[in-house]
Amino acid sequence: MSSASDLLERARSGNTRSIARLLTIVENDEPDAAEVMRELYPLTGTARVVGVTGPPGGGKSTLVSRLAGAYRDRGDRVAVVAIDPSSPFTGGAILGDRIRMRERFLDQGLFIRSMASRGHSGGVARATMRVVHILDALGVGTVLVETVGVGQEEVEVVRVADTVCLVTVPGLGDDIQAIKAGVLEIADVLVVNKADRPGADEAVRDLAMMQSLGTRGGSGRQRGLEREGSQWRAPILRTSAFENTGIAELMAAIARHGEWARESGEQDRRRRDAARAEVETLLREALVKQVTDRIGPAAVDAAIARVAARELDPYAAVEGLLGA
Ligand SMILES: Nc1nc2c(ncn2[C@@H]2O[C@H](COP(=O)(O)OP(=O)(O)OP(=O)(O)O)[C@@H](O)[C@H]2O)c(=O)[nH]1
Ligand SMILES: [Mg+2]
Repeated sequence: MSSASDLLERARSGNTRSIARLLTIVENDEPDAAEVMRELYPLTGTARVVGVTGPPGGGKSTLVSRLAGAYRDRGDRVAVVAIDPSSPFTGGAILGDRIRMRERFLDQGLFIRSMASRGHSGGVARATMRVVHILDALGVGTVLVETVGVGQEEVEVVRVADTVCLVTVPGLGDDIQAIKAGVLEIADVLVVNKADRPGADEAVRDLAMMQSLGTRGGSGRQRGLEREGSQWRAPILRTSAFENTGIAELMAAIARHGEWARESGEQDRRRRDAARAEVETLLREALVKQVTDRIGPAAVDAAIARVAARELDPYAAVEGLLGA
C-alpha cells in the first residue's frame, strides 16, 4: 500500500493528523496530490461551501465561529477554512475552550484549517478549491471559507463558494465605497455585522443604495424581491456576532440562496466554471512541464532571455518552444 492510500484510510476513519496531512498535500500540490485526488474526487459534490468576505476587522471570524457552532448544533459536520488570517483562527471566545488546537475535529464535527494566501501552485483560489474537495469527500456538510475581501485574489477565492456573504459594519461611512465593486457584485448575501453598534440602519441604507446602482437583480430589485425569475437580489441582513443575534436569519438566507441556486441552474453554472478553472490551471502547468521536460529548462530560459533582450517576440518564442 502506498503511503498516500495508507494516509487516506486513516483520514477516512477520522484521524485528525492524517486529515491535516492530506490537506497539506493538496494545498501545496505535492507529488501525492494526484493520487489523493483520484481516490477522493468521486466522493465530492455534497458539501455546501459558504464564502465569508469583507473588510479587515469586520467580525468575519467571530461570525464564522457563530455560524460554525449553529450548523454544528444542527448536526452538520462543519469545516472552517481561514485564508491568511491576521491571527490564527481560534474560534475566539465563542468556541472558546472547545478549540485549543489550530486543527482538529471536535467530536468528529468541526475542523479548522488556516492557510497562507501566498506561494500556492495555481493560486490561492485553486489551493482553496483542492482543500475544499478533500473536506467534502471526507463528509463535511458545510465548509465556511473566510477571507479578507480587499483584492482580486480574494474575489477569486470566494468564487469557489456556492454562496458568498459580504460582511460590513456600521460606521464605515465613505469607506464603504472602498469595498471593491467586484466584491459587491459577487455577494449573494450582504451582512451588516456589529449591528449592536450605532449606525446599522445607515449601513443597510448605504448597501441598498450601492446595490441599486449595480447591474444585477433586474426588476426584482425595485420590488424588493430576493428572487425574480433567474435573478437573485442579495438580501441585506443585520447580525451581531458579539451578541449572537441574526445568526438564524443569516443561515436561513444562505439556505434560500442555495435553494435558488440549485433551482435556477446557478449552482451548476458556478461548479462548471470552477471545474473549468481547475482543469485549465492543471493543463497549463502540465503543458509547461511537458515542454520543459522535452527541451530542457535551459532552452526555455534562453528563449525568455531573448524575449527580454528584444531579439524575439513572446509569440514567436512560444511558437518556437512548442515546435522545438
Ligand atoms: N461590537 C461588536 N464587535 C464585534 C462583533 N463581531 C466581532 N466583533 C469584534 O470585532 C473584532 C474583530 O473581529 P474578528 O472576528 O477578528 O474580525 P475579522 O473580520 O475576522 O478580522 P480579520 O480576519 O483580521 O479581517 C473583535 O474584537 C471582535 O470581538 C459584533 O457583532 N459586535
Ligand atoms: Mg478573521
